[in-house]
Amino acid sequence: MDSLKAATGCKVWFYEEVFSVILTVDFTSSCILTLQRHWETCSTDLQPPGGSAGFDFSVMSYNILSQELLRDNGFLYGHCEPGVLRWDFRLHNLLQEIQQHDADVVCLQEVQEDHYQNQIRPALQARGYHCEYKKRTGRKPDGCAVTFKTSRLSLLSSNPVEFLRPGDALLDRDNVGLVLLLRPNDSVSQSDPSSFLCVANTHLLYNPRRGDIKLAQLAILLAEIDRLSRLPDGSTNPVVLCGDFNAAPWSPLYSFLTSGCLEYGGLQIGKVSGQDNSPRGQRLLSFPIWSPSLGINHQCQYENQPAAEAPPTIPTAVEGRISNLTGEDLSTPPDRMRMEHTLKLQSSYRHHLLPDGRPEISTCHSHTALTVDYILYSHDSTPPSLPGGRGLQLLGRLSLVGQSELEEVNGLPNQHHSSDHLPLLARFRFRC
Ligand code: KL2
Repeated sequence: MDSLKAATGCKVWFYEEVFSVILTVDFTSSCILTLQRHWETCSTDLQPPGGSAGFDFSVMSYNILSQELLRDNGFLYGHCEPGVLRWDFRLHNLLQEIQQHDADVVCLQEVQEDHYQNQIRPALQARGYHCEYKKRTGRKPDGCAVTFKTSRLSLLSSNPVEFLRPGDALLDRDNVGLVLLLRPNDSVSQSDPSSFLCVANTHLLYNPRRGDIKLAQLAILLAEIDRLSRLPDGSTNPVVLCGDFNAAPWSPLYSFLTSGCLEYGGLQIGKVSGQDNSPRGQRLLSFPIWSPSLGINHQCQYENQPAAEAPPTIPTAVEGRISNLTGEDLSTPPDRMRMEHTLKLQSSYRHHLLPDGRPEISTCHSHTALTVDYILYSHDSTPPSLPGGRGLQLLGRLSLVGQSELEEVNGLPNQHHSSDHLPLLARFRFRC
């Protein structure tokens, strides 16, 4: 992203004393263009099949860049005019962007607690949203919020998830998730108590070298989603899993999410997330990745819960062992070094642009430009003509852009886009 500064020939200066005037009066005078994003239709089956009900709803996922993290990692934002980094300026744009897209469900990451309490929650409540929040543990200032329009959905339960496990050497970080069960406010869902949506939001560990921690955090979140979305007959209600996963679309972590399986024998911990070219000498993932004392099996389900298919097994012989590049763990058969989940997730985005196949970018600052944000959903594999499907149908999404389009607007954040991430938006049909 070195070309960011050179990419825009014009400069906009924000003097402290006139800033409030610029803020309120002069949004449009900038020479920085807005990004062109359009709504892409993903399904032509727009009519619910004969007589069966469908609940259409939209979801936004947006990492809004907490002001404290912006300040602490100032080296990432050297390409920005100082005025666009001010919180009051960014807040105005962020709220405007949320309002403009008008999603039924909004999942936010990096929401600073004081900003949530004093500004973001009141603003969203005034626009008809119910707001739930989970702050990161420890002294971290930010957390995840899930908000939804009360005119469209009702809260059944809100379930905060902490990944920190005191005494566990692997799960020693402050990242969190938040899982809501929501009932559509339509007559069919109201009359069927087993019909609800599970909406989860998370921001996984950033550290590109610690894929082992990221996978263990994900296992906890998936176990919680599985527990909350599962019905007494063993089937699951639809899941929308949003978040900043700090992992690229070509990474093993992404592949695990969307395929339901990761064979991790021989995989270096620094290669799990595909965030960068990690240094040499990385440890390999050891078996098992997380301690059995967590109570979560290799299918990412709680041990005391009936498994969907084959009975789960977590062999105990080689707990906690660490292998390295020169010493493969010979005591663990490679076919046991596997983690799975049964949620049948797929991504709302393709992760490359048509027609040229360039990567879509969801986050961009002076050190990086890649996709790490996703809206995943449990897809409905039942043909629309058949009854019984409980998955979601992707109706459309707001297009993303590539790196060159972001360079043309001086990267992120800029005068119009006030986070170092872009919001993702998807529209679904719930055949309930
Ligand atoms: O990539 V992020 O930004 O998903 O937008 O998630 C983390 C990073 C966030 C929370 O930890 O802070 C950012 N280099 C770059 N970004 C960093 C760093 C770093 N060293 N540390 C934290 N973040």
